[in-house]
Amino acid sequence: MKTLTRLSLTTALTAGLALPAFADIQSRTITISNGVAESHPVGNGVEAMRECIDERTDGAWTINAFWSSALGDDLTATQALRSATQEMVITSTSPLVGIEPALGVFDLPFLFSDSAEADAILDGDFGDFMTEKLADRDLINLAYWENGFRNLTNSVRPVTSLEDFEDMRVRVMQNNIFLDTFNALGTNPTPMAFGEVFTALETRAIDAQENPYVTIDTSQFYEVQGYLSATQHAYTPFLVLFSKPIFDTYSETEQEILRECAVIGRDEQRSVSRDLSDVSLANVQDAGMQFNEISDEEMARIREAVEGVYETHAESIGIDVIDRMQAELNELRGN
Ligand code: TK8
Repeated sequence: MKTLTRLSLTTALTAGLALPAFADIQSRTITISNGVAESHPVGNGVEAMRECIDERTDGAWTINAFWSSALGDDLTATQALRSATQEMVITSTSPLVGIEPALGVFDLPFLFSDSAEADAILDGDFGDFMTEKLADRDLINLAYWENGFRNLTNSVRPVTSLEDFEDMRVRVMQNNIFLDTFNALGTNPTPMAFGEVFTALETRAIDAQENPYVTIDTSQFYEVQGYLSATQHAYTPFLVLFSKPIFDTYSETEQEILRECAVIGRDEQRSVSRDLSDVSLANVQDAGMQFNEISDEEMARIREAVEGVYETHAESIGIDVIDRMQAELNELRGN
């Protein structure tokens, strides 16, 4: 014990006193929080980002990552960034619409057709436009990572038709667009932070939740949910957010390191996320979940049921925001 204490003290002293590789790189400690488990592809992204930072700062920075909502939920963490009490969070856009209503555009049902389209929008002009809006809210968005296409799990029955949604008690993210989407489908939705979902499913306080396959797998929802239906009803991105008040105290070199390493993390995170998606789908079935696809005919009915959500939320998201998204999508689709 004694040796250990002395050792870590020496390490701390050495780290604190070590001369940085460049004069404009100081020693820094960065706390990152996230709601998913470390085994989620976000873990791979953070590892790639950490290696990049280690190399670029010559080991002058310490990255402390917290998983499975250990530091609280994503919304609370994001507020901590704005008040400069935490450096970083990797969060879904959806719980943050109260901070920046324009983010709600990503919650619109059936917005993106595939991940290539999502990448083009997020890494292009539209993504930059949203990043500028976030800066006005004291949040620096370093990159867009992937949460992914969302699918419904439940403990009642396979969902193969619009009618199967009827009266299901579904957890949704803290977001009015998701709430209305699931109302329109005939369910009984409850907004809830991600960290509470497993227990709520386990105690049967709710019947259902929706998330990408990798999250269903890495959060072990298969232990408490019998059915998985390929609804693919929305694609949620992850934001890699940094506290703007803290960012502003960093040198230009340091800011650049953060941006570049978050993009290196992004490439790793997306690639693992996409490779793992099929593996996760197989894993959860091996663990006992019953999986079903939904016929094109029923999917058309489901899409029609939620169409009104675009209209209802256009004003709160911003007509200009939706028009801009639509214009970029039209261009990508060659319309
Ligand atoms: C994890 C969350 C989660 C999200 C949700 O921090 O709340 O359902 O999909 O993955 O961001």
